[in-house]
Amino acid sequence: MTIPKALVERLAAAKSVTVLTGAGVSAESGVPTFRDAQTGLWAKYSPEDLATPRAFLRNPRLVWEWYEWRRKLVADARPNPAHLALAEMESLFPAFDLVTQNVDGLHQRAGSRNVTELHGNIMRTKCYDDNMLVSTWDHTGEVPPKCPRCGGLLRPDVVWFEEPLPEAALKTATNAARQCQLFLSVGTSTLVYPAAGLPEEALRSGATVVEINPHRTPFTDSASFVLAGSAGGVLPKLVEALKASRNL
Ligand code: BV8
Repeated sequence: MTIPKALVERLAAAKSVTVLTGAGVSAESGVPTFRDAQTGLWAKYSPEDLATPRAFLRNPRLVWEWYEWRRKLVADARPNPAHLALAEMESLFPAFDLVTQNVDGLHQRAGSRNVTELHGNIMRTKCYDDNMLVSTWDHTGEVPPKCPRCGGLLRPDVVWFEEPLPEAALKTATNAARQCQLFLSVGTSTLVYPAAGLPEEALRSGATVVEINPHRTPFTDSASFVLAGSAGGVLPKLVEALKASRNL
């Protein structure tokens, strides 16, 4: 795939860039995308039946074990060229904001420093009752384990469906979408709100919006540029084209 000349020019001229990533960016690290995560053991459940407070209260053991399974996948995963290209991009612009829907922490492990996690992080655990983070607890064999402070059930520190996003993260992400000159929407099905509204927000604020995804999404027809390829294939090419345009 060649990067359109008009896009390279916008990239080279951009002073502020915001990137929104979804599960497609981690797919090449072997982390199933959110909807693919239903392969194998979980084929019979839909994400909305596992990633909601009601699902957890209905069957805490099942939901805890699903996250344990995903945590193991994430722990064994390594950042891929897409994560590394985004980490390099951070130093190539005066203002660069990376907003992720992913809960796997791979952007941070790739070296990205300014990461806004809209949906939390699967490697963090908190108490369902007092909402406080818990780093250690007694491994009594109970599933889910209990909060050492109040005895409540422990849960992953992620945002479930029908739960509000962290206010500060959503504010940062919305400002970053409104204030950037260039917005990249990478590896997301653009289905889950309010994150899915960010590309539109950027477009409305006058930004050039690029969608990078091997498949179409509900946003594809609105994008200024559509690069129909994988994140791991396209992002390194974007970085190379940018550096070449600046003779870096
Ligand atoms: C909220 C964390 C309001 C958990 C996730 C009733 C009540 C309240 C809200 C609602 C409601 N009904 C609907 C809603 C809104 C709801 C929503 O949008 N539902 C959808 C299904 C319609 N949203 C919410 O509930 C949000 N909260 O609105 O709260 C509120 C306010 C006040 C008080 C109370 C409530 C919360 C949403 C967050 C849910 N948590 N994740 C966990 O991970 O376990 S969502 C999860 O799916 C992801 O985090 C992500 O955000 C979302 C979409 O996933 P994607 O990242 O896009 O991945 P997906 O698999 O879908 O797609 C992968 C893409 O990658 C594809 O396009 C594919 O083509 C592409 N791809 C594949 N390979 C590659 C690739 N691209 C590039 N390269 C590749 N190699």
